[in-house]
Amino acid sequence: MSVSTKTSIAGVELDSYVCNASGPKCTAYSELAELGKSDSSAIIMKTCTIQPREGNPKPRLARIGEHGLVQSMGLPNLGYKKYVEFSTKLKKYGKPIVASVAGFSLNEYITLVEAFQKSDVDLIEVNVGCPNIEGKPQVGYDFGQMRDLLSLTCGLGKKPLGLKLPPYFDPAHWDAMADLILDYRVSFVSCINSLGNTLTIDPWTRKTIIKPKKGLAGLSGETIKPISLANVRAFCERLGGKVSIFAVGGGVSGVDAFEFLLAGADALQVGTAFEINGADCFTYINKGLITMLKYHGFSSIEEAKGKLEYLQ
Ligand code: RRO
Repeated sequence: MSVSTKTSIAGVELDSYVCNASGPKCTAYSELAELGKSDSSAIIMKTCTIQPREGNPKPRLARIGEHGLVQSMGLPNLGYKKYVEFSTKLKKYGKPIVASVAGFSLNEYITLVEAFQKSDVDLIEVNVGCPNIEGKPQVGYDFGQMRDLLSLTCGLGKKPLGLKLPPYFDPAHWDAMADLILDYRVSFVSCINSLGNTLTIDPWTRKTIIKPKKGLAGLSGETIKPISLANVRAFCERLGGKVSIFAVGGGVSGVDAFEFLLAGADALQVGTAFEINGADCFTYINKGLITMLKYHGFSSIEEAKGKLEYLQ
């Protein structure tokens, strides 16, 4: 049986279910070109800001145990103008290019979205879930500010606009965010950003493992998969096929990809596994997904999407 994992996000076609997540190894042009040559089905660029940023002081990233990763990178990036340029140069790889943007004010979000609306990117991911900037609360947890942000950025051009959301832990928050997404016709959501402000301690030195923000950092990797799955499922139920869903958070294998597919995700972004294992992850996760689809008798992403069953 021939099985395809072709899929699409907001009408933009992806050759496979698996691509990179904004974050690891997608800041410099050389890294983005490597993604172009890899089996990642899209090139998602590092979240950018108006000005270039060095990011937070090191140490700012650590593997914890076998199942997690903490980081407080602090938005290191080359400034949005570079990524606008890169979008043109990256066209030659023939796969969708995704901008990721974060403003320090609503006006900055407008400038960033306007710039990428005029660029060669295919999708614009508006990051409202970066947890690692001292003194900057996550916009995605402030539903009033989210309404302002969406009212100001959703009508700025024809390219599909999406939201990279922080994790929510209460159905009332899923309801509130889903209402906003539908009100402003957001084209896609990426669920979830890392779990913000977690603390890791080295008991032998009695110090925090991460330097910035008194050791507080975003948690990602295998350990957060149940939270990502719950968020994907929650938005799948509430957005009912009207809004595309990128799963992101803890997907490291073909089995994980299949679980995200059952939960309703249109595609999977991979962050931690790419950071740790490199670009092979896109190949083996997609192959593993094909094995799972075959095992269950599905021949396409469409056939299996959202087919999670509940215990009676
Ligand atoms: O750069 C970061 O510290 C960072 C970002 Br922009 C983000 O969206 N999520 C995250 O965990 N780290």
